[in-house]
Amino acid sequence: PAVKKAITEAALQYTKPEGKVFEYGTAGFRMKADLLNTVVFAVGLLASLRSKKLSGQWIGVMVTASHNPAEDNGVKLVDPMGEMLEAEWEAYATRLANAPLESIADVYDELVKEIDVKIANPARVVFARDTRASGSRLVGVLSAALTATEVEFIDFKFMTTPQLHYVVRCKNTLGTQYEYGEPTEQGYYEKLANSFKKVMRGVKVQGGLTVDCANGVGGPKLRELMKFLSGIDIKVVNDDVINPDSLNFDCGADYVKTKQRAPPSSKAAQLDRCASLDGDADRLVYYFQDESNVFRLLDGDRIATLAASFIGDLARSAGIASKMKIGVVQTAYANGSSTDYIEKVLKLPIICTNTGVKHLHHAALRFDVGVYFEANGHGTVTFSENALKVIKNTEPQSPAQQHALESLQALTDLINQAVGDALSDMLLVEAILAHKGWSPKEWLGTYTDLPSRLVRVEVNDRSIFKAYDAERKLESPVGLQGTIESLQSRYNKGRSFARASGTEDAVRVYAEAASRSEADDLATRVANAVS
Ligand code: NG1
Ligand code: ZN
Repeated sequence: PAVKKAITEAALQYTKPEGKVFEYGTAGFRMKADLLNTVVFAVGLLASLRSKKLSGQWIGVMVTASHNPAEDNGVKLVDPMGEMLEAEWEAYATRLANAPLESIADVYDELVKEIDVKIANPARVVFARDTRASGSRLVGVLSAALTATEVEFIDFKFMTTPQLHYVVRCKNTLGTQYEYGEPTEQGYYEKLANSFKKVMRGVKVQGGLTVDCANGVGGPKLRELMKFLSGIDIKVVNDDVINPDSLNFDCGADYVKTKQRAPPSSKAAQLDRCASLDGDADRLVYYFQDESNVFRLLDGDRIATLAASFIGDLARSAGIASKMKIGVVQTAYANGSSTDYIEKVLKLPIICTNTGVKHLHHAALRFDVGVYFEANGHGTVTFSENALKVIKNTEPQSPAQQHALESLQALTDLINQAVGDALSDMLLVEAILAHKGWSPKEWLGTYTDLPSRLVRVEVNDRSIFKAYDAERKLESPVGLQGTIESLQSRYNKGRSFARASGTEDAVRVYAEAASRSEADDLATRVANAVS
């Protein structure tokens, strides 16, 4: 009853935006920052319930809107192993966020009974935020909800999203056989830098790397990481976190991927290796300007194929390929050429899942080594307990085998297995290119992307667009799927699909085909059929 009173009192400090319905989606709650107070308060209450339900394990709360404009913000929960919130709990988040403030304490109580939470259990929460101006107000609201529910909490201030996921996993594995690292920002840098050094034994990074940080939290954090790194020459650009409007503006991974061009501010010369992070540093894409000054993108599909081929080679050199099942997870947005390359050249199994990294992550866990990336650059590699054991316990029969085993071992530390992490993925790519002795040009040369186009279509009601077959087909509106199929059959290598966005009020249309004009044409025709 004391807690109930405290919740109500704290909640009534805020005002609920009228007539707005909130939904915990693929990326948690995300919207204009000034609408978020009561949503963040609700998330604080849910974090407390989640931690108590899991006997006081640490839960993470990240305040960020990733690649969205500066005036937006968002909030999402992180589960104990650094994974996204369990899907079943998304509905509880939605319920709390929509509860009237006068009765939000009653909804909290209802959930305690419904989910069977032992209210006497301790609750522990860590939280952090990106560089958005609204972040400080929102973590204030979060602290109020945590204080009202008597939660023990730690404020990690500014962090990238993957850093917070890392800290959560470290906190919950401390002192167990699954210990993941020191639960501090410094521990994160040390783990990455030490494992990078091990992976780089005997090879050298060729040339420098320019990293566009989207004017977000990735900028200062990359600069910190660089203090721990050696043997790599990184030039940081777009790291202005003082001017709040510059965040994700004309730069960053989302800009580069959707516009298929370098940030206008880029001063890179031909063949210079460039990379872009997004606003909370969980997405990464590479690119360069070729000899004819044509922009060349190396996106998430490319990182996936590069990582899968490298890990496959290492496993063979280490003599453990038959003991570790390597697989790749993609979504419908993966370029058809990447899918072909994985199947026909790398000869690896592929799972296609719904959009959203939580789906990819879960599918990846079905492999011993699960390489998953969304085309937009969000992804990582997971290693099963079996894989970790095999890598650790195999007796090398030769120096070459030993070197391969040690490299694999170091890779398992370099890769942030909790979640896609642009800084960790960047070091992974740099290490692989160094091992292969490749410039971005050779990397690009592994296969040829089909020209593709992504179009955003505004519709009256996107909820009528119901997809199946990993979102590659539509069952509703009736007849539309037939139209799309007949359109795509008219183009050489034509493939197209439409699905309702999970993060925006729109339908996305994707099309690829053998030539640029065919891909554009197909996209336009399918978009017309949708709207
Ligand atoms: P939606 O809005 O559901 O398409 C977008 C991205 C996803 C994922 C989420 C979360 C595309 C086509 N879609 O989802 O891949 O990253 O945002 O951030 O890139
Ligand atoms: Zn992001």
